[in-house]
Amino acid sequence: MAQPVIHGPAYSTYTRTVRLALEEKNAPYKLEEVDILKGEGQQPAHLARHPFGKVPAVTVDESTMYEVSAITHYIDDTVSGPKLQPADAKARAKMHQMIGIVDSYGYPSMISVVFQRVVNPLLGAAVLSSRCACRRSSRKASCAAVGCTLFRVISSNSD
Ligand SMILES: N[C@@H](CCC(=O)N[C@@H](CS)C(=O)NCC(=O)O)C(=O)O
Repeated sequence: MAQPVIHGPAYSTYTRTVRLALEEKNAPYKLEEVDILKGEGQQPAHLARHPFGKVPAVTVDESTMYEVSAITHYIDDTVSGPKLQPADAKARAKMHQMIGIVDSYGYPSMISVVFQRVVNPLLGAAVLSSRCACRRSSRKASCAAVGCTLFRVISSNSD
Protein backbone atom coordinates (compact mmCIF):
# COMPACT_ATOMS: atom_id res chain seq x y z
CA MET A 1 0.00 0.00 0.00
CA ALA A 2 1.29 3.47 -0.88
CA GLN A 3 1.70 5.93 1.99
CA PRO A 4 -1.85 7.01 2.87
CA VAL A 5 -2.90 10.60 3.42
CA ILE A 6 -5.49 11.04 6.16
CA HIS A 7 -7.67 14.12 5.69
CA GLY A 8 -9.03 15.05 9.09
CA PRO A 9 -8.22 16.90 12.30
CA ALA A 10 -5.88 15.35 14.87
CA TYR A 11 -8.53 15.97 17.56
CA SER A 12 -11.18 13.79 15.88
CA THR A 13 -11.87 10.42 17.50
CA TYR A 14 -12.65 8.88 14.11
CA THR A 15 -9.40 10.25 12.63
CA ARG A 16 -7.58 8.73 15.58
CA THR A 17 -9.08 5.32 14.88
CA VAL A 18 -7.44 5.31 11.43
CA ARG A 19 -4.17 6.60 12.88
CA LEU A 20 -4.23 3.87 15.58
CA ALA A 21 -4.70 1.18 12.92
CA LEU A 22 -1.69 2.50 10.96
CA GLU A 23 0.39 2.95 14.12
CA GLU A 24 -0.34 -0.66 15.15
CA LYS A 25 0.94 -1.74 11.74
CA ASN A 26 3.95 0.55 12.09
CA ALA A 27 3.01 2.06 8.71
CA PRO A 28 3.93 5.65 7.78
CA TYR A 29 1.15 8.07 6.85
CA LYS A 30 0.58 11.77 6.33
CA LEU A 31 -2.02 13.73 8.25
CA GLU A 32 -3.57 16.63 6.35
CA GLU A 33 -5.62 18.76 8.74
CA VAL A 34 -9.26 19.43 7.83
CA ASP A 35 -10.58 21.56 10.68
CA ILE A 36 -14.29 20.79 10.96
CA LEU A 37 -14.67 23.41 13.70
CA LYS A 38 -13.72 26.03 11.09
CA GLY A 39 -16.16 24.56 8.55
CA GLU A 40 -13.43 23.01 6.39
CA GLY A 41 -15.35 19.74 6.18
CA GLN A 42 -18.01 21.52 4.14
CA GLN A 43 -15.58 23.10 1.66
CA PRO A 44 -15.68 21.79 -1.95
CA ALA A 45 -12.18 20.28 -1.68
CA HIS A 46 -13.25 18.07 1.22
CA LEU A 47 -16.75 17.34 -0.13
CA ALA A 48 -15.04 15.95 -3.24
CA ARG A 49 -13.40 13.38 -0.93
CA HIS A 50 -16.34 12.82 1.39
CA PRO A 51 -19.82 13.67 0.07
CA PHE A 52 -21.22 13.84 3.62
CA GLY A 53 -18.59 16.34 4.77
CA LYS A 54 -17.40 14.17 7.66
CA VAL A 55 -13.86 13.29 8.67
CA PRO A 56 -11.71 11.45 8.04
CA ALA A 57 -11.29 10.62 4.38
CA VAL A 58 -8.20 8.74 3.31
CA THR A 59 -6.40 8.93 -0.03
CA VAL A 60 -4.53 5.72 -0.74
CA ASP A 61 -3.51 3.72 -3.79
CA GLU A 62 -4.94 6.43 -6.07
CA SER A 63 -8.40 6.29 -4.58
CA THR A 64 -10.15 8.09 -1.77
CA MET A 65 -12.11 6.24 0.89
CA TYR A 66 -14.36 7.28 3.72
CA GLU A 67 -16.16 5.51 6.59
CA VAL A 68 -13.68 4.46 9.23
CA SER A 69 -14.76 0.84 9.40
CA ALA A 70 -14.16 0.42 5.65
CA ILE A 71 -10.82 2.23 5.88
CA THR A 72 -9.51 0.22 8.84
CA HIS A 73 -10.55 -3.09 7.24
CA TYR A 74 -8.68 -2.05 4.09
CA ILE A 75 -5.61 -1.20 6.18
CA ASP A 76 -5.77 -4.56 7.97
CA ASP A 77 -6.19 -6.45 4.68
CA THR A 78 -3.41 -4.69 2.78
CA VAL A 79 -0.73 -3.63 5.27
CA SER A 80 1.63 -6.20 6.76
CA GLY A 81 2.02 -6.40 10.50
CA PRO A 82 -0.11 -7.65 13.38
CA LYS A 83 -3.71 -8.58 12.51
CA LEU A 84 -6.17 -6.12 13.97
CA GLN A 85 -9.19 -8.41 13.85
CA PRO A 86 -9.83 -11.75 15.54
CA ALA A 87 -9.81 -14.84 13.28
CA ASP A 88 -12.62 -16.54 15.21
CA ALA A 89 -16.05 -15.88 13.64
CA LYS A 90 -17.87 -15.25 16.93
CA ALA A 91 -15.18 -12.86 18.19
CA ARG A 92 -15.32 -11.08 14.82
CA ALA A 93 -19.08 -10.72 15.11
CA LYS A 94 -18.59 -9.18 18.59
CA MET A 95 -16.05 -6.76 17.13
CA HIS A 96 -18.55 -5.66 14.45
CA GLN A 97 -21.25 -5.40 17.12
CA MET A 98 -19.07 -3.04 19.16
CA ILE A 99 -18.22 -0.92 16.12
CA GLY A 100 -21.95 -0.74 15.34
CA ILE A 101 -22.85 0.27 18.90
CA VAL A 102 -20.29 3.09 18.91
CA ASP A 103 -21.24 4.31 15.40
CA SER A 104 -25.00 4.09 15.74
CA TYR A 105 -25.70 4.82 19.41
CA GLY A 106 -22.56 5.79 21.38
CA TYR A 107 -20.97 8.55 19.33
CA PRO A 108 -24.23 10.26 18.26
CA SER A 109 -25.51 10.34 21.85
CA MET A 110 -22.21 11.54 23.39
CA ILE A 111 -21.03 14.15 20.91
CA SER A 112 -23.64 16.73 21.97
CA VAL A 113 -22.36 16.50 25.57
CA VAL A 114 -18.75 16.85 24.39
CA PHE A 115 -19.72 19.97 22.45
CA GLN A 116 -21.69 21.55 25.29
CA ARG A 117 -19.23 20.68 28.05
CA VAL A 118 -15.85 20.86 26.27
CA VAL A 119 -15.82 22.36 22.77
CA ASN A 120 -18.19 25.30 23.22
CA PRO A 121 -16.51 26.54 26.45
CA LEU A 122 -13.12 26.32 24.70
CA LEU A 123 -14.45 28.30 21.73
CA GLY A 124 -16.29 30.77 23.94
CA ALA A 125 -19.59 29.69 22.33
CA ALA A 126 -22.91 29.49 24.17
CA VAL A 127 -23.44 26.38 26.30
CA LEU A 128 -26.91 24.86 26.02
CA SER A 129 -27.17 22.51 29.01
CA SER A 130 -30.55 21.27 27.78
CA ARG A 131 -28.73 19.51 24.92
CA CYS A 132 -26.88 17.35 27.47
CA ALA A 133 -30.13 15.77 28.58
CA CYS A 134 -30.88 14.39 25.11
CA ARG A 135 -30.29 10.71 24.38
CA ARG A 136 -29.21 9.96 27.95
CA SER A 137 -30.63 6.44 27.83
CA SER A 138 -28.73 5.77 24.60
CA ARG A 139 -25.48 6.94 26.24
CA LYS A 140 -26.05 4.71 29.26
CA ALA A 141 -26.97 1.69 27.14
CA SER A 142 -23.92 2.19 24.88
CA CYS A 143 -21.52 2.42 27.83
CA ALA A 144 -23.11 -0.62 29.47
CA ALA A 145 -23.03 -2.70 26.26
CA VAL A 146 -19.44 -1.83 25.31
CA GLY A 147 -18.24 -2.10 28.92
CA CYS A 148 -19.93 -5.47 29.35
CA THR A 149 -18.45 -6.90 26.13
CA LEU A 150 -14.98 -5.56 26.93
CA PHE A 151 -15.19 -7.04 30.42
CA ARG A 152 -16.06 -10.46 28.95
CA VAL A 153 -13.22 -10.25 26.39
CA ILE A 154 -10.66 -9.23 29.03
CA SER A 155 -11.89 -11.88 31.50
CA SER A 156 -11.77 -14.65 28.92
CA ASN A 157 -8.21 -13.65 27.91
CA SER A 158 -6.82 -13.46 31.44
CA ASP A 159 -5.79 -16.42 33.53
N1 LIG B 1 -19.60 7.17 10.04
C1 LIG B 1 -18.48 8.06 9.91
C2 LIG B 1 -18.50 9.03 11.10
C3 LIG B 1 -17.41 10.09 11.01
C4 LIG B 1 -17.75 11.27 11.92
O1 LIG B 1 -18.86 11.39 12.49
N2 LIG B 1 -16.76 12.18 12.09
C5 LIG B 1 -17.00 13.38 12.86
C6 LIG B 1 -15.73 13.83 13.58
S1 LIG B 1 -15.13 12.71 14.80
C7 LIG B 1 -17.34 14.53 11.91
O2 LIG B 1 -16.91 14.53 10.78
N3 LIG B 1 -18.13 15.50 12.39
C8 LIG B 1 -18.41 16.68 11.63
C9 LIG B 1 -19.85 16.84 11.28
O3 LIG B 1 -20.67 16.00 11.68
O4 LIG B 1 -20.15 17.79 10.57
C10 LIG B 1 -17.18 7.26 9.83
O5 LIG B 1 -17.18 6.11 10.28
O6 LIG B 1 -16.21 7.73 9.25
